[in-house]
Amino acid sequence: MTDTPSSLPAVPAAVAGLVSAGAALAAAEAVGALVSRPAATPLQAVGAGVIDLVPLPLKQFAVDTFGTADKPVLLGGIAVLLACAAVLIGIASVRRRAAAIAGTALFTAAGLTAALTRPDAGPLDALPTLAGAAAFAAVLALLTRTPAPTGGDGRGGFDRRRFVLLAGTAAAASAAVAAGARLVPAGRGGLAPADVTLPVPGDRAAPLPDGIDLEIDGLAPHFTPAADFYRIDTALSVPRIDATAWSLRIHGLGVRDELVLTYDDLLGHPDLRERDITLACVSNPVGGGYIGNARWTGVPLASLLAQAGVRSPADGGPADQLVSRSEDGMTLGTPVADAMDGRDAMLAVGMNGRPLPREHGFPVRMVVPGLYGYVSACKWIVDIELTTFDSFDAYWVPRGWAARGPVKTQSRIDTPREGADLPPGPTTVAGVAWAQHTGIDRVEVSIDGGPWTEAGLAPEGTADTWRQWVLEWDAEPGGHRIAVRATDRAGRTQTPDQAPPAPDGATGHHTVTVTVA
Ligand SMILES: Nc1nc2c(c(=O)[nH]1)N[C@H]1C(S)=C(S)[C@@H](COP(=O)(O)O)O[C@H]1N2
Ligand SMILES: [Mo]
Repeated sequence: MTDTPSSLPAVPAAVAGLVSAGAALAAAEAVGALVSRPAATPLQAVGAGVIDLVPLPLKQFAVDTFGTADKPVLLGGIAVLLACAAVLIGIASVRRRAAAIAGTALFTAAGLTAALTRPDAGPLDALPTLAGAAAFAAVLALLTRTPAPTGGDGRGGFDRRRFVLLAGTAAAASAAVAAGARLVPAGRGGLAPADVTLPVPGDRAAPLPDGIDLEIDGLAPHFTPAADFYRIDTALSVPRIDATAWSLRIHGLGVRDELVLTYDDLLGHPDLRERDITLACVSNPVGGGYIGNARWTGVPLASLLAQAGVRSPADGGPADQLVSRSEDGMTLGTPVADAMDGRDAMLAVGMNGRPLPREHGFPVRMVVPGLYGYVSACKWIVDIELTTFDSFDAYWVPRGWAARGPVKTQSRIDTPREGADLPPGPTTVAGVAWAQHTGIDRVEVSIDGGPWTEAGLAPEGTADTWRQWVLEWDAEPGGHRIAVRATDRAGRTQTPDQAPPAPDGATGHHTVTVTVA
């Protein structure tokens, strides 16, 4: 029995395209898992490429619209595009073979380009896409050829039963392969967060003053549990690093003794310490949730830089920018002066007393009090290079964000919520305010544009952490607008002028409107 190109009708041809695309994705995922490069599967790699390429306004739109669900939405969008293309290629494969081959080649080339141009790409990263392309071509050929009828007109007839059976089997096999790929232990095995016991550092965090948590319903707790901590990064799949294989190199301009540090070097470091630091994202809109407070365990960056012989620009050092690089190729630029001015800048190995979760940078990340995350808080860090702001732009800078990103003093109303319906009478208004590395001096609330009334402040943890505030308000029936503003200990009071997050952090007063019955 020989196979000949068929007269497959359009609908089964389209189905054949879809099933073949499913087989391609499954094969790519399986090979990606087997070579421990899940980020190199075509879907992930193209998604990562899109993330790097989209212009700032579009990215801001995506974050504003989808929040931290922007990644699933992006992957879903690419999958829909891929499905449409697969349908077209399926139909073309029985009418215009050349077009089908060209289409397949185009998608293979796009997948290969995306996978091989990732900043952390290696030659193995071609394999998932190549496996996907091979699976696509093989399944499509299988489904679109029909057996030649014995003694017929030489054209293969469409055998519906056979097609349904083949397509069903191919789809089921793809699903099984994709499910199997999920079972392959991700990463290269090795030391994972669950395997690590953090040493208790000699230098503990400052004791918490009584009453630091006002324990008001709806108010963010002083410490943000890791599971509730916002996550912002460009990583479509969370890097899975084996901590025993991890190392960090400190090198570059003005480095006297290059340093290569292992995970054990950090865990056993004599300066290991705990510090409470509130981390904020520059993309946080006024009133937003891209901010969290944690107890970090880590080694002071200043100790390590001093060990490498780095001098701060204040002491005549030639480098003014510290560029950290992550395992997935992100770069962040931090002022050397800030890392060495005595603040608790650190390479953190722990978050809230546990090893860093993978989502938050396992095994090691940077944290610098007073700087937005995009200029300081490198997760999955593997390299620190001393350089200058003049000679290198970190990842976000050509994408429209400021090279320097000190945190702006801000405050937020957590309760009541925007749009709340309240009974009249005594009402608790409460929230948080932050001015990391400076400290909060005063928080004031204004109702309906009236005078600013000073709120009560919870005792301060440290100048590096946010501070809760509360005001009892006698709510009278009607609609009301509650606004808040903070003043830091440098005497800066939040401006009422509204500015968007880009390029260097949103400004304006957080305001909520409520209705009192
Ligand atoms: N490797 C890497 N590190 C990164 C980022 C990233 O995209 N990749 N994003 C930064 C940004 S913009 C912020 S605000 C913080 C967020 O840290 P979190 O996700 O632990 O809250 O991580 C920073 N570190
Ligand atoms: Mo950020």
